[in-house]
Amino acid sequence: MAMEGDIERAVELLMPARQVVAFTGAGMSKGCGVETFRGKGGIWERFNAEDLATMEGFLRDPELVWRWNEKRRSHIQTIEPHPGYKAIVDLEGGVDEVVVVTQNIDGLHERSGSHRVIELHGNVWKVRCAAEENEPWVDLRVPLPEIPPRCECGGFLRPHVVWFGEPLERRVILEATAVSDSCNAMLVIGTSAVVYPAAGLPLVAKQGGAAIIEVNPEVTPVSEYADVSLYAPAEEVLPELVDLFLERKGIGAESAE
Ligand code: BJW
Repeated sequence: MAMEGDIERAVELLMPARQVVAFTGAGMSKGCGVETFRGKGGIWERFNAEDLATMEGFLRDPELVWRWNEKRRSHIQTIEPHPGYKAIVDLEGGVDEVVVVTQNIDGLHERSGSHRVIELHGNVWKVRCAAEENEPWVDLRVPLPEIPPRCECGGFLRPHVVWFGEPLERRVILEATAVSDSCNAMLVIGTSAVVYPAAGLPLVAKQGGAAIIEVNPEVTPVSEYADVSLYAPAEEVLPELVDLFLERKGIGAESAE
């Protein structure tokens, strides 16, 4: 559990910040019932990453990959973002800009109302053709009419997510690196920080002079250089942190809406 003194320290670090990055991972959505990938009960305990998260796995068995993604889509559709999501939106009322840089593909930050969201690993609500180089588009149908879904060209559609061995979109990683470099504070929330290049962003922020505030019940590689680590679930500690920050700024959480 996060100690009161650590929350105080995190608020102190946030007070002078003008630009804040909230860098999030699967643990951010754990409190909504979305599974994490690693750790106890994580997706990779039951499924093989090579089968579900590589192009080779998709080409071997597109139906398996799509059945898993359909299950995720139908689950995510039914859940509501937890209060930690609203806290990140409320934070916008106390600083010049909050940029959410997320590894998550569930779209929950946008749904919560965050204004600037950079999705590093894509979005499960978007699809694109696996055979042609075309732009992704939104497809909210659950269930999809056929599994695996097909493109007009006859090829298979794939989820617009980044699998292992695939490059992140150049524009996306450049933008995420730029905001990490220029921010005054970065909240590193619910990520094991082992998947690169995303995991390098907190280090970019640190080297750029930003204060690093980690939110995670477990120790991660970021804990080593974070200015403060709040060892607690995001859904519990983020509302407390942001409420105290806005109070110190003389802004009620309500008026920040
Ligand atoms: C809570 C909580 C609560 C629990 N509150 N917290 C350098 C070194 C070594 C390897 C590499 C390297 N550079 C690149 C690589 C290879 C690879 C990689 O990083 N591998 C490592 C695993 C070793 N990277 C790639 O392949 C990337 N591509 C690439 O590098 O391309 C290069 C290239 C260039 C040019 C041409 C071609 C290629 C792509 C990475 C894509 C990652 N994709 C995935 C899944 C997609 C599948 C899908 O969803 O459909 O993205 S992997 C998976 O991990 C997912 C996540 O976004 C990502 C990160 O996981 P995250 O978010 O950190 O979650 P967890 O589960 O790991 O952690 C959860 C945390 O929450 C834990 O810490 C908990 O304690 C905590 N928590 N409850 C707060 N309530």
